[in-house]
Amino acid sequence: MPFAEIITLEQFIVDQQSLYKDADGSLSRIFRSIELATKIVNRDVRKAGLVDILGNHGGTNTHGEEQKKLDVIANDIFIAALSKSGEVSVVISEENDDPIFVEGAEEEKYIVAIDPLDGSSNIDVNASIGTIFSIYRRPSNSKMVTVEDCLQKGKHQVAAGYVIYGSSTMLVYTTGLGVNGFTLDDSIQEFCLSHPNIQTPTTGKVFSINEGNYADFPDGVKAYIDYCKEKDASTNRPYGARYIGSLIADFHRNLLKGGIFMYPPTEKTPKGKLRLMYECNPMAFIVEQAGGMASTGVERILDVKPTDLHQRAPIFIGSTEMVEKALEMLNHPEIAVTN
Ligand code: P6P
Repeated sequence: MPFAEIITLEQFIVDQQSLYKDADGSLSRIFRSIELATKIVNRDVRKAGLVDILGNHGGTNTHGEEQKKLDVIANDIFIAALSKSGEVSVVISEENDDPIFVEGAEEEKYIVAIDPLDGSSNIDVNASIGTIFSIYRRPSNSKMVTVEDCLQKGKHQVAAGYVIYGSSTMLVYTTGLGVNGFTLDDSIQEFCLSHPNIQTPTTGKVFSINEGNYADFPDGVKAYIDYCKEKDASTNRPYGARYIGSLIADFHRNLLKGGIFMYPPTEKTPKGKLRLMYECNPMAFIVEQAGGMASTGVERILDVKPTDLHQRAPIFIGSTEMVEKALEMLNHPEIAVTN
């Protein structure tokens, strides 16, 4: 790519900052800290097979899930970077039961929720994994940040993004002015704008769900899965089934190509498996900014009022027409038989 055409993440953030009348550079400083942490985690992910950071850390996270070593390393790196930014008052991490109040920064105006390394069960088998982040502004009426300040609806996010450590390392984010994707050029260690103004297709031919849980799904979900598998050339069915078991990888493919990702309630996970604050909300903000849709099956994800920092939510997310069809069947499973 000719030098003149390279737009780095840094440049893009500064250019976007000028679009906000009250911008003072603080959000940009948070993004720079995320970018630095991402490059360090990327370095460790890329060499994971070569040094002793594969396998389990021996601990468990707030959900009783085994922590892989890279989970813990990524968590430490992002918390340190966000704390050093000087703009973040508190970090909520999937890996920590309690919020991390940043010492000396309790009055700063930003709150960051993060899944430092999502899909970590795929680390040892070299499948794509990723980082997800969600940024809120503190409610102005509170002097010192509180847990209540963190429990904001997803529609109040000021920014959200993810990093996918896949065949290439990409950072995709939104601040409410559309969705843009940046690919890491290893040769210059810069994230370069590669996917400007991402718009997700209104429909698609891919459905993503763990069908191993089929027996546990609500009837409406079963009806929609059966609908996806029916032969009907006029509606491009059967759809393709694609499920990597790494939210970011499944979401990113569907965002670019069209499709629907679902993690419904099951017997084992009656509220779904994915966490609202640092998985569902950031992905919902991104998909809506890209023209897609995200629902719990009952309401818009971004309208859910959190009551717990680590609460889970069912999620149906992706191309609008596919999500709408799924919701129609969730409420009327009987119609699946006729079309
Ligand atoms: P299951 C990874 O552990 C994760 O949180 C998401 O990245 C992924 O979409 C989901 O869980 C996979 O869950 O139950 O299908 O293995």
